[in-house]
Amino acid sequence: MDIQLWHEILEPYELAVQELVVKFRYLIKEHHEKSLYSPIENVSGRVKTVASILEKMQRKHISVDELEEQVEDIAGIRLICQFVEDIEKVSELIKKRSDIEIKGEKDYIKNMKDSGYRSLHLIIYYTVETLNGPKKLQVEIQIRTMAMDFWATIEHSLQYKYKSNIPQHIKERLSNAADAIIALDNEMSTVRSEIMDAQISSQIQIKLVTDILNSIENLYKMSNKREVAKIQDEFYRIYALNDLQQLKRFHTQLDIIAEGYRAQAVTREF
Ligand code: 0O2
Repeated sequence: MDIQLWHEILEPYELAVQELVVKFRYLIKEHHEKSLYSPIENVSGRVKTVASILEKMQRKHISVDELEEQVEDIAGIRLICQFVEDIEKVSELIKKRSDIEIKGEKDYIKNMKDSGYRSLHLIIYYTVETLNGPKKLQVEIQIRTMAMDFWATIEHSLQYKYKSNIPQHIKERLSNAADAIIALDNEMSTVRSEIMDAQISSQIQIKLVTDILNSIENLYKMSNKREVAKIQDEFYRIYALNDLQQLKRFHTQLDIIAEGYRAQAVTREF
């Protein structure tokens, strides 16, 4: 098989990864814009390297003809969550989508691998449009917490060095670290609701500040500059109080003021 053929095989997978990354990032954005907690913290994707595909084909005795059916993770998406509870929520979100068909699921959280690896894998079908028409591809979506990701990333890098022969003393350390990761995830889960509340408040505050500053800017364009400067000073005073309720009230008052100016402008036009 020559280089050109590999390129042709892998190109639609590149497209699938790019599209899915955009779609999952949009999902995060939608949550933030609606001031909702996003169960997805971070998204990344990759197409498996040719070397890694060849290694898997050799290890699992997969022929070139069977490649696209048998190697389920040519395209891979990784979704990182803050808490273990988020993983199921993300899985539900994916299962509800009309652009994704679920082929299978591997739950390495309920059934941790001997190595200590934990993640939920969804194998999906996703269709990309190419010059030759639609192409239905398999994609592996890995869903895991930040803590699980930390462990998997370190362990994966050791696999490159040692292949499948990681020395026993390192294996034991990794196994201890995997236990510590479980304890860490459990510990974080106990303060999940407090952390979620804090994060939602922070998002609401970010959105409020953006809206208020936009309104002040618009007011500045259409009304008395000195008055708007006073409004801005008042905003800085309230902002410094670090009180979300006061900021919300200020936002409402500003809306009323802006509405008044808009009404005046319309009256003047008549
Ligand atoms: P890369 O570099 O991401 O392409 P397998 O025999 O595990 O390769 P299977 O059963 O098809 O084949 O897939 P599985 O078990 O669902 O695993 C596929 C991917 O999950 C792996 O891809 C890893 O990214 C991850 N994974 C699975 N087991 C482990 C593990 O023990 N440690 C770590 N760190 N990751 C794991 P590749 O091909 O290894 O790598």
